[in-house]
Amino acid sequence: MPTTIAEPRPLTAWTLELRAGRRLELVAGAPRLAGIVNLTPDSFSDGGRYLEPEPAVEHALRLVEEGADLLDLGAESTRPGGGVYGAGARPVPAGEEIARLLPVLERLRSKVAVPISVDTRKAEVARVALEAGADLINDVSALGDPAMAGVVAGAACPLVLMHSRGELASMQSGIAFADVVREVRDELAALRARAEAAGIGRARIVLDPGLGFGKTAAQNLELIARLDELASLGSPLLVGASRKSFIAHVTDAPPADRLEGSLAAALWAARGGAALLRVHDVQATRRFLAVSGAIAAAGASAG
Ligand code: HH2
Repeated sequence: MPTTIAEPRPLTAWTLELRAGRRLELVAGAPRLAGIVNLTPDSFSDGGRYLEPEPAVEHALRLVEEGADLLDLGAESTRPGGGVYGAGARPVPAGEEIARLLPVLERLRSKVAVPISVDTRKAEVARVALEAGADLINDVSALGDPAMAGVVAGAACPLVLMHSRGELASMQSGIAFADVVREVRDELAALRARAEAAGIGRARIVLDPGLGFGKTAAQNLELIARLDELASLGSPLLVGASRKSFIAHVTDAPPADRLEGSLAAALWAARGGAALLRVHDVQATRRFLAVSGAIAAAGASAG
């Protein structure tokens, strides 16, 4: 279990029941690391690098060696439009998403023991992925596909519900929050209630503030700084800050050169009670959080 960085103690812990009798233990403030594997030509930071199964599998295996606690496989970029990314990512038909995903998922399933999450907005893709051995579904549209809840409830697998507003293609324009943290918290509570009503047990739900999805750079920073206010929802929190453009708003750097900013965000998210971090740079994040945790523990035992 990673060392905790969050105060105050005692800590909140959850056990996510995965499929095939597997489990993932989560603790607020001692985040597990989800290594990002983008099987896309157009992801904002690594688009095109892992489109072929071979390099994608190698990359995923490297992330596991580096200490990833789970892998998050995505075969459709969800880069929002209307802001720094222009028109945003091209929507991908389900068949194309499945064709990119399956060869990698099948090979990884036979090679790794860590849980595999699939980042998809489509019920059809989720269904095929779960049949091929995926453990959980990461849905950035939070049940935007009306058939998704049935697929997830039927598989009895965990589900990440991510906050966003509006359509991907336009969500970075016309952003309006009076109090971003309060509104994201209330909207996440409503999304969770909808999922529960559709048969997905609360113990299977992970919540995510959706950094970069319909928020300004300042709002993303505020969400990280006040993450503890989302912890009051009582569900494990996943935070995806890695290499996102709000980092470049503070220190101008291209996506592949945003490690320092990503680590700063990781530390603050951990202090705010994150239980999972979705990251590109697993080894650096793991080492950075280990030392941060050791410093926090030294302070706690001295006090
Ligand atoms: N961010 C991205 C994709 N999926 N899922 C969750 N739960 N939370 C996030 O913050 C999140 C996510 C976007 O990042 P990335 O996968 O690197 O890029 P792209 O969507 O362009 O593939």
